[in-house]
Amino acid sequence: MRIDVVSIFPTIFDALEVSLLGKARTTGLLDVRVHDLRDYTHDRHRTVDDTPYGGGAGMVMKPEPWGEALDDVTRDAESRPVIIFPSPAGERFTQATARELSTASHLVFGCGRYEGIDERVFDYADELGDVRLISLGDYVLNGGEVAVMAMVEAIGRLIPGVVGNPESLVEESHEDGLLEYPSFTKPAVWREREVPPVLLSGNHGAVASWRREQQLERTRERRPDLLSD
Ligand code: 6GU
Repeated sequence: MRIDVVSIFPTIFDALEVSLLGKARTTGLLDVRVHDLRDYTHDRHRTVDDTPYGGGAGMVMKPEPWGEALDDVTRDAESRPVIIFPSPAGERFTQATARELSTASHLVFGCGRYEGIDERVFDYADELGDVRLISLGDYVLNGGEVAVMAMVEAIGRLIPGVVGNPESLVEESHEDGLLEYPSFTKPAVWREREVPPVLLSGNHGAVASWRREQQLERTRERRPDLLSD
C-alpha cells in the first residue's frame, strides 16, 4: 500500500519509522511518503493560511498550496487514490473503516490545521480521488496529524504481513463487536492476586465460554452502546 501524508508538521510522522509499521516500510509492504505543505508555497514566508472571508476567528488554510500538493502526490498514482481529510466534522472512524481502507492500494491524508481548509479544496480533490472526511471521535484536536497517526496504525496493521501472527488480529476488541476478554500471564499469584482458576484448568471449552462471558460482561458495563444495535 502507498500512503502519502501532507502536513505542515511532517516530523510528527517520524514515529511511523518504528515498531511494526517501521518494519513494514523496510520490507516494502508499506510505502509511506510524507510531504511538507510549505514546499508547495512560492512566497518568502511559505504562507499556508489566511483570514476567513466573511470574518470570524482564526485562520483558514489557503487552497493554492493544497492544490499543488494534491496534484503532486496523485500525479504518478497507479490507481485512483482515497483522499482522506481528518476532521472532527467528518464521518466516524471505526474498525470497519480501518478494514475497508486496508484494502485500498493508495491512501492520501491531508492534515488541516487552524480553523480548517478552504472548502474548495475538497471539491477539487474529488477530481483526483475518492474524498472522505473522517473523525476519530467527538472531541477536538489542534490538527489532523495525531488523528492520521492513529488511522495509519489502525489501517496498516490490517495489511496482510504487517502483523506477524494474523491470529492476534482475530481475538481483539471491536473485531467481533465486543470488547476483548482479560489476559493473564505468570506468576499464578501476584501480590495476593490470583489468576482466574478456569485459565489454569486445561479445559479449553471452559476457557472459551469464560472468555465469551467476560467479553459480554465488560461490554455491558463499559460500552452498552455496542450491544444496543
Ligand atoms: Cl480527525 N481531526 C481533528 N482536528 N480533531 C479531531 C479529529 C480529527 N477527530 C477527533 N477530533
